Amino acid sequence: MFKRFVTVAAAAFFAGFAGAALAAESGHGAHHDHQHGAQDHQGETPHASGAGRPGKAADVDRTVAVSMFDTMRYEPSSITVRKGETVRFVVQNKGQLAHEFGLGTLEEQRAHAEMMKQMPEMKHDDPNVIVVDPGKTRELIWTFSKAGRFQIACHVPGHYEAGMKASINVRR
Ligand SMILES: [Cu+2]
Repeated sequence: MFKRFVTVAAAAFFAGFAGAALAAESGHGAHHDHQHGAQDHQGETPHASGAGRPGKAADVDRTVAVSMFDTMRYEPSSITVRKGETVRFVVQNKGQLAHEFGLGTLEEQRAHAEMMKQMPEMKHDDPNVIVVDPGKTRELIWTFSKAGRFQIACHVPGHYEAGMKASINVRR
């Protein structure tokens, strides 16, 4: 799955079809596919990021509060969870700018950042991403079904490059 994603993403960039291919491969298919609820799917689906899958409120093991700042920082900047854990992220935007809280693998986040350079107007409405307006708080529930190192990132143009990312370590 991971290898396939990288291969397809790389091929897509060379072919100039980055948006469409990534949408199909990395979970961004939700843009075109809203009628399919993430809850309908289990395990590896086109809707799930490599970081896991959307979680259900009934399965929440833990709540983690995250703040976002115009200094392009998340607080905390590093979060550790256990494999299989379902986390409710309560994300507060403490800045004056809109910010995103998006979960993904490092490769997905880097690919997303590249895609944003080509299509900066792109909007996100994926199960692994929330956009939080200034002063607002939103929640995202996620099940970390795989161990590994993942990343939270903001893909508002320029923010990822300015360092707006945080790490998630999923332990076995
Ligand atoms: Cu941001």
